[in-house]
Amino acid sequence: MAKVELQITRRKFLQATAAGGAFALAGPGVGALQAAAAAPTLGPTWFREGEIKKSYSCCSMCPWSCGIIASTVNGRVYKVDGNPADPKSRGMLCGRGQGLVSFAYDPDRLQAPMVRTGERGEGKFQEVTWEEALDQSAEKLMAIADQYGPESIAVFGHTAGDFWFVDYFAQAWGTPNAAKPSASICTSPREEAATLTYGSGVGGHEPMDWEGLQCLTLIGSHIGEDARNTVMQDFANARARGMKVIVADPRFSQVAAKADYWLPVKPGTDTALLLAWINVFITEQRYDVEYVAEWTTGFDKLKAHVADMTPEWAAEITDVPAELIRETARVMADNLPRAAIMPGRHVTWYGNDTQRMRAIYIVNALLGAYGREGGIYFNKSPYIESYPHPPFTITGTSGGCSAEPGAESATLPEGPTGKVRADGGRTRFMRGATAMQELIEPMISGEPYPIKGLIVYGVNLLNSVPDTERTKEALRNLDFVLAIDVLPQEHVAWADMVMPEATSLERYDDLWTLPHKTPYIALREPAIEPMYETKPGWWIARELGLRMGLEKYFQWETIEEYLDARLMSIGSSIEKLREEDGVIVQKGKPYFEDYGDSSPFATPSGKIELYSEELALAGFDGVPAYEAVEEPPDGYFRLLYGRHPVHTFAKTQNTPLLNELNPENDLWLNAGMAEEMGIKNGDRVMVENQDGIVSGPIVVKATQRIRPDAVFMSHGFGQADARLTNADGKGASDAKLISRYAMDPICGGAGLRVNFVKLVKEA
Ligand SMILES: Nc1nc2c(c(=O)[nH]1)N[C@H]1C(S)=C(S)[C@@H](COP(=O)(O)OP(=O)(O)OC[C@H]3O[C@@H](n4cnc5c(=O)[nH]c(N)nc54)[C@H](O)[C@@H]3O)O[C@H]1N2
Ligand SMILES: Nc1nc2c(c(=O)[nH]1)N[C@H]1C(S)=C(S)[C@@H](COP(=O)(O)OP(=O)(O)OC[C@H]3O[C@@H](n4cnc5c(=O)[nH]c(N)nc54)[C@H](O)[C@@H]3O)O[C@H]1N2
Ligand code: SF4
Ligand SMILES: [Mo]
Repeated sequence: MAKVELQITRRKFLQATAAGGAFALAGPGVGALQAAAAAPTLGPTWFREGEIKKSYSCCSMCPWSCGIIASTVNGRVYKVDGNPADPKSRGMLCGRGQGLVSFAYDPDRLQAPMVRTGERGEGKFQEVTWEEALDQSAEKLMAIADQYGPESIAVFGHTAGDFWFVDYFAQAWGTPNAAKPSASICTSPREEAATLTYGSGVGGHEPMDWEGLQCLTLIGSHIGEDARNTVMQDFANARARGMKVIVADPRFSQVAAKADYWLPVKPGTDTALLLAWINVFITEQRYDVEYVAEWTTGFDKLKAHVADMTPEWAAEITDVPAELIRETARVMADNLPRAAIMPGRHVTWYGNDTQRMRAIYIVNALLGAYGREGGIYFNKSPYIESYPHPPFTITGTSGGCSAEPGAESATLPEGPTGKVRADGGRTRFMRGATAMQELIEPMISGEPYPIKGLIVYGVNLLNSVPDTERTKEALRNLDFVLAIDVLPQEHVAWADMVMPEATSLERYDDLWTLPHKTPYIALREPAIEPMYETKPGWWIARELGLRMGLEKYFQWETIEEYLDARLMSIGSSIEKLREEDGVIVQKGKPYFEDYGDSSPFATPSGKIELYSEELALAGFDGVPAYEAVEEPPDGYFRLLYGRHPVHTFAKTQNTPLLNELNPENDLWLNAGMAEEMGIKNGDRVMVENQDGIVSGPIVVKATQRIRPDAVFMSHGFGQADARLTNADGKGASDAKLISRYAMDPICGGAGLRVNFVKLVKEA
C-alpha cells in the first residue's frame, strides 16, 4: 500500500494540535482526550520516534463522516485530526472522533473469522480460516437461494462501509430486502415528506444556510447532544452573531439552554404547535406572500384547514402558552426568509411522523426559506462516475440515509412477484428505502414469503431495531446468519458465521461523495495495515461475490484500481487526491438564481405542495392534521431517549477512551415527580415497560429540566455481553424497553416513542 510519507516538522505538529484544540463545543478539552487516547502505550515523544506518515480518510465514528488526517509512526496510528480542507470537519473533530484511535485499538475487537459451535445466542465459536469462512458462507447462502429464491436473503448494513453490502452486493445479487437502519428507524419520514412536499429528499447533510440564517427553530433536534461536528460549529457561529433560536422539546436540552425561547411541548403534540404557527402567519398576514404565490400550490386549502387552529386551540393540546406560540411565530416571520425549522434527523417518533415533517416544511415554505440565501439551500451531489459494471440484477433497494455514498433513491421496480420487497405491502410510498423492522416478520412467519438468510454488516441488530425479543425469535428461525462487525456486539453471539472487519483506520473505502452546499469528494485510505486476521469490507463483499456467481460485478482486482477508475472520470487519481489534501471540492448551485427558468422543485406541479394531491388520492390527509397519540397509563411515564455527546448509538460504549469519559447513562426524571415518589437524585432504579421488560439499574437525575409526564435516557447503554468488557451491564437500555413501535403508514418508519415505563427502586 503506497502512501505519501511526509516528514512533519515540530512546528507543523504544534499547528495540527492547535487545530484539534479548537474543539471546544462539547465534552472535555481535547488535550485530555488525546492524552487519554495515547496513554496505554506511548510516552510524550511518539512523534519523534520515527517518520510521521499522514493519511486521509473520513471519521467513521458516526455517519457525519468528517474528513480526518491520521498520523502514524512505525505502523501505529497515534492521532487523528480534522482535515482543514474537508468541508465537514474544517480541521476539527468532535469528542467521539477523538475516540477513533481508541476504537481501533479496543482489545475486545473481533480478531479472526469464527463459526458457531454452540446454540444461537450462546456465543460459542471456533476460529476458522478466511477461505473456510467465505466458502461455507457462500455455500449456505446459495443453498437458501436455490430453495427459496434470491429474495430470501436479507442484507442489513450501516456504518462507513455499508455501500459494499447494502448498495453494491445486494443489488448485484438481486435481493430487494436490503435495508439500513438510517432509513426506517431514523430519517424516512423527513425524506418521504420532503419528496412529497418539494420534490427531493433532504439528503445526508441538512442544507441550512447557516452563514445568513437569522432565526433557527428546532423541533426535538438537540444540537449538542447530537454532537455532529460542523452542525455544532455552524450553530455556535450563528448564535454568536445573534441568530435567534427557538427550541420545542419536552426536555431542557443543551440547545434549549442556548435558546431565546424554550417551548416544553407535551410529547407527541408538535403538529398542533406547527399548525398554530401556520394559523398565525396566515391570519396576521405574516408570511412571504410573493414567494407563496409563485412557488407553492394549495394555499387556499391550507388556509381553510388552519382557520380554527389558533394558538389558544394549540395551547390546550401542547401545554405551551398561547402567547408564547404567537410570539415565536412572529419572531420567525420577522426574520423571513432567513428563518427556518431545521428538518430533524432521527424523526421516527409516533407513527404519524411524515405528516409532522410536512407541517415543518409548510412552515418553511410560508417563510420563503427554500432556495433563498440564509434559508435552506439546494444540495447538489458532486460529479463523479461509478465504477463501470453490468446493470444490477435489481436496483433501488436500499435507499436509507443518503449520507451514504451510492445510496439509490429510485422506486423499486414492480417486477415479478419474487422481486418485490417483503415489506412492500406495508406502505405505498417509501421510495427506494426498505423498512428494516418490517423484514423481521417474514423471518418468523414466512409471510409474504420466507426470508431465510441474513447478512448483517455494521448494524447493531439487538440495539437498533425495535422489539429485541422478536428479533431474537427471527434469529432463531433463520437458516443462516452472517455477521460482519468489528466488535462482539450482542447480535454477533447469534450468528452462524462471524467475519471480523478491519476498522476504517486500517482500510480503503469507496470515495465519500456527498450532496452539499459545496459538493465534494473525499479519499478514505488506510493509516495502518489491518490488525489481527481482519479484512476490509470491500474485500469481504468481493470474495463473497466471486463465490456466489457475481464475478462480472467485481472485475477490479484491487481497491486502488477501483478508486482510480472512478477518479479518472474527473481527471484525478488517488495520488492526485492525496496531493490535494484528500478532498476535491466542486462548485454548488445552491439558490434559485442557478436554476434560470426551470423549477428546482421536482413535484408533479413543479411547486411546493402545501396540499398534497398524491397523499389525498392515497386516502391520507392532503394537509397535515393533528392526531392525538396514546397517553401513558396511570403510574407510567413516556420513555424518551436520544444522543449522548460522547457516544454514538450503541457502538462506542465499549471504546476505552469514551467509556472512561462516560461509562453509563442516567435517567432524567422531573424533580417534582421524584419528590412525590420518594426518589432522590443519584438513587438507582430499575425501569420496567408496559410489557414487563425490565432494564437497569440506572442512576436517577432528578431535574427541573424535563416535563413530569416523561423520562429520558441516552441511547446505547445497558448492553449485555461479557465480551464487551467495558460496556457490559452499565446503565439501562432504551432499546430493550422499546418493545413496541408505531408504523408510519406513509413512509414505513418505526415510531419508537410509544413506550411507557414505570420506575422500581432498587432494593
Ligand atoms: N432504541 C433506539 N433505537 C435506535 C435509535 C435510538 O436512538 N434508540 N436510533 C436510530 C438511529 S437514528 C439510527 S441511525 C440507527 C443506528 O443503527 P446502527 O448503525 O445499527 O447503530 P450502532 O449501534 O452504531 O451499530 C453499528 C454497528 O456497526 C459495528 N461497526 C462499527 N464500525 C464498524 C466497521 O467499520 N465495520 C463493521 N463491519 N462494523 C462496524 C458496531 O460494532 C455495531 O455493531 O439506530 C436507530 N435505532
Ligand atoms: N453524539 C451523537 N451525535 C449524533 C449521533 C450519535 O449517535 N451520537 N447520531 C447521529 C444520528 S444518525 C442522528 S439520526 C441524530 C439524532 O439526533 P436528533 O435528531 O436530535 O434525535 P434524537 O437524539 O432522537 O433527539 C431526541 C430529542 O427529541 C426530544 N423529544 C422527544 N420527544 C419529543 C416530542 O414529542 N417533541 C419534541 N419536540 N421533542 C421531543 C428529546 O427530549 C431529545 O432532546 O444524531 C446524530 N448525531
Ligand atoms: S461528528 Fe464526530 S463522530 Fe461524527 S464523523 Fe465527525 S468527528 Fe466523527
Ligand atoms: Mo440516525
